[in-house]
Amino acid sequence: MLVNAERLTTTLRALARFGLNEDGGVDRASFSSADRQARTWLTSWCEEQGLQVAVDGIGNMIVSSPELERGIADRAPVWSGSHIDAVPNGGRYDGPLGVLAAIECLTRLQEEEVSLERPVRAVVYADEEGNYAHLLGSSALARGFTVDELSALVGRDGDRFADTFTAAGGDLLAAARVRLPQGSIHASVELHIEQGPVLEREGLDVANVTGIVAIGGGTLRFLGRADHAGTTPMDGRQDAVLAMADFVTRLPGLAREVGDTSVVTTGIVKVWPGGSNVVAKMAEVVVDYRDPSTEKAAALGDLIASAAQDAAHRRGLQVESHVEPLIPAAPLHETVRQAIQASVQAHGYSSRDLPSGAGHDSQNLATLAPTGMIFVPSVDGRSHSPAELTHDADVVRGANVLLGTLMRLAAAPTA
Ligand code: HGY
Ligand code: MN
Ligand code: MN
Repeated sequence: MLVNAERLTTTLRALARFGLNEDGGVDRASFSSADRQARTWLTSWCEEQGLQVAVDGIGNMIVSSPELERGIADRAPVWSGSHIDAVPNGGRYDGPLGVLAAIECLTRLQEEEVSLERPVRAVVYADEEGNYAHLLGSSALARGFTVDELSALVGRDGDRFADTFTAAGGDLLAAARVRLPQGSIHASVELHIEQGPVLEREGLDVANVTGIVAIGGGTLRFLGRADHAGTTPMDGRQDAVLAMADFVTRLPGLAREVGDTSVVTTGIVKVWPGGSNVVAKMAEVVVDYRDPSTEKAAALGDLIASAAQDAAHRRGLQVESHVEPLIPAAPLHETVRQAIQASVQAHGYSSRDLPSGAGHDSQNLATLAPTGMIFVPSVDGRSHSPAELTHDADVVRGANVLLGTLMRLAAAPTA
């Protein structure tokens, strides 16, 4: 059985419209108006296919087929999903591919009246890109957040999660109650673009992902003293920007100190009050760090924290750190990887094993159920940019592998 290529590629283009900017990039931060409009469109699209959409307390959308679930609705389901929120000026495939392919697979299973042993559900995880916290929606399912933790979250634009979320109709109490007990999900599989150069360089159709990196992050706020730029001698200044700059320039060395697989990024910097003739009182930097090994990522996190303290104290400044709990690395599960491989072979596609340097909701799902991921090639390895592109033929091959995998994980043996 194959997906409907025309329908899948058409919905990918339709979803890309929400938040499309003049640069050809996508601005669709979670719970923004573009995200809300995209969710409304996606909900009606699903309902037109005869599917049902439920939204949990933190905004994860769970799409099911009442027709397919007759008599099996209470069994642990197979989930397949990804996200539709995007990084600022992001691409059109990172997330939407996995969401729309999962919905397309569900639609095809329904069209062919495939007899299932357990439900198959498509999922849209909220705030995967971590506007408020890395992998927010799936972290809430895997480890849960308290109301206090959710109330402390601040977005990259300085808005409080609590304000934006409630303005979008959310309820913090409900958001703090979405954690799933073990056994709720039978298995999970996510289709995603590779966001790197390997598949394209090797001319391969898909990757069977072996594992996902550990991700840590947080905000370091350096607190100095505002002074006049002209009348304050260089000695004795408490310039928050200099302390932050000293800290940031140390980070590549810390990553190398831990190992050649560690990475650290500082993509967001804020300075206050922000006058060219004012010595900055506050300088804030958001740090994102990763390693395929949870232990190495934890070690890097410790080095980053002490470097921030040193960079501040040597200038007589204070530094506040607001760090997220480390999201552990996730080895992906052999059962699901075998189902993916069997589907690849059945379609006669070429493939290889590949680890993921990007974070994904699947690393949270991996703590709840056997989980696997399928990658398709990214042109020039580009992602998190308007240059992000995956050819339609690769989109369709990935979705066909996903469909075969879901059949193997959920269909009754006779199917
Ligand atoms: O940051 C990541 O790796 C993913 O795009 N959220
Ligand atoms: Mn991304
Ligand atoms: Mn993604």
